[in-house]
Amino acid sequence: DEILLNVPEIQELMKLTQDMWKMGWDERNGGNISYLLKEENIIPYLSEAYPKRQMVLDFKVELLKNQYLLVTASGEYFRNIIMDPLATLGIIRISEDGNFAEIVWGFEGEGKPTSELSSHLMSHEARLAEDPEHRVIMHTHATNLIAMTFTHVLSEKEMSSTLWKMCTECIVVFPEGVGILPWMIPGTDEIGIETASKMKDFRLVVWPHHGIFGSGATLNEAFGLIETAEKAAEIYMLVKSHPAGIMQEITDQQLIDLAKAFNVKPNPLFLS
Ligand code: 2HA
Ligand code: ZN
Repeated sequence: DEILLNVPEIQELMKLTQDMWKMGWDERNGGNISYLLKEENIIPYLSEAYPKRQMVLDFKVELLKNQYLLVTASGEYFRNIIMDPLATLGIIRISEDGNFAEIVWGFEGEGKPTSELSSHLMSHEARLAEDPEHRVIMHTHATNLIAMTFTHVLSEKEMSSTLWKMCTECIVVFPEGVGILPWMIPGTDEIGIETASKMKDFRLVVWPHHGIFGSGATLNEAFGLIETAEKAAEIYMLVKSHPAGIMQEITDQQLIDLAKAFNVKPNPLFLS
């Protein structure tokens, strides 16, 4: 088991979850990540003793059949992953028929994959349909994005436009804007279905008063996306709570000029 800890994807996830905890986004067991692995990178390290356990999925996955995913464990703390990766991380393989997840590494001591597995697996499928390079789904309790869901109108158009205007580079990083769900019970198939449905159009999906889901081809990319939106939300919360208020800002025309200069297509529904 230990030998797999040298796989670069696992090393990268151990370091990243520590960084995320230090950002203050992943208190207690908050946050979860899943990473579609390239089979050839891990197969040589998997022991014969696997699969250890099987879990029935109560939804069907098509695009993930026979795929391996590195997943954070349910109930475990991001803070502790670096100290105890074998109990706090694991690898699952989706069965040939797409009905089961088989635990093939990690999750020691009866551990199991994240409580948000539905949202993760369904979102992977939605993103893979859009982008064959897609590999990472990341959920975290990014502080200022959560704060903003209390003080800003919960409209995708208004929220995307506000975030774009808070930092010049936002529209270049997420030109499609952000998707927003209504408040929902976490850890359910229902929130998984709704999150995945938004993931067809957006790589960032806000869960009001809870956190955010981000996606990307690499851990770096998914993290960078969330980090950029969170920075914009932080600036929004700073300027909103400043007595001077907002005295000037990036205009819609400037957003259009910016997108043109950086050769990105901003969501036409979100620009006035
Ligand atoms: O992993 O963040 O949404 C705990 C959570 C659930
Ligand atoms: Zn959460």
